[in-house]
Amino acid sequence: MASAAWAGMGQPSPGEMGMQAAASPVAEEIHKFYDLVNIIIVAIAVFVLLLMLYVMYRFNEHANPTPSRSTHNTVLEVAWTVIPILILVAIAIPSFRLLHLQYSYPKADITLKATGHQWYWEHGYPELGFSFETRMLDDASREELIAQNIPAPRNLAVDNDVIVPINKVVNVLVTAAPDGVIHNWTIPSFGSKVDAVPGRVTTTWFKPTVEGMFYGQCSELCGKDHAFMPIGVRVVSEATFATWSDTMKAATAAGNEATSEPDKEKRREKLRLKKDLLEKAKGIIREAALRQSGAHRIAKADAAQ
Ligand SMILES: [Cu+2]
Repeated sequence: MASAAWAGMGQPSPGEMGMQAAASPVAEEIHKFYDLVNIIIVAIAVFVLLLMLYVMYRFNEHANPTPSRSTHNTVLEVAWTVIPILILVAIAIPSFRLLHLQYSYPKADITLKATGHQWYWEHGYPELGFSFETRMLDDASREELIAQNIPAPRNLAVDNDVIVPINKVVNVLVTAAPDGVIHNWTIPSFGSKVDAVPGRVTTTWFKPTVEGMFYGQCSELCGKDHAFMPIGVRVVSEATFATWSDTMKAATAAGNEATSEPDKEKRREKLRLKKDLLEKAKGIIREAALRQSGAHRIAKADAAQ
């Protein structure tokens, strides 16, 4: 499952049986553990089924007219107590190892802050000093993107993707608006899932190992628009992340300068600069999205014709 094809990565796919493909070390370990436990479950179920079939065949009234009267068998009783204990220990050891990995928090390269609101997410980069809101796209906006060869899945596509660089440790601080309710921030392909609780900060971490778009949905029943507050994380190259975050930082700086600018004309100029920089940042993401969807060449070829 850890080596599942690109198709099922970052979002659910039709007819999918297992979990969404793993794109982080924690998700890979989750899948290995899931596979191990599944093997144990299936083996036990098959063993019990065979045992029952054997008993029905071997000890029915015709095959065994005079039943045994014995009530105790020490060896058997010890065995059926000890063997399940050993099975549980065999599950517990990798389970605790996985739990430890999930809560190990390696040194973060990027800190992301996710705040759940009613009913959208706000994502910030505290160290870089900017943040933005993430809302679900409506059908019209989705169709616009699809026309540009950028995939925009229903109920998942968002207006502002969270951008993170590949192979870097991202520490996510998760909380919810103080006057709000409990949400849950998750990206299944990263093996990250944690409650967003008002007035409290919870954390999760991931280290994305694949470039592309990864979706999650609020996973704590939070109210009327619970189903419509998806999370979209786009994993890009380090260089793309640097250009994007520098542009976002410059836009934030222009915005801050505008608020403290007494001169009306200069303020307007700063705000225009901020708007242009935000557009530029959007363009960087769009470029990355096209490259990742493999549609870049097609779009270019269309333009050349
Ligand atoms: Cu929610």
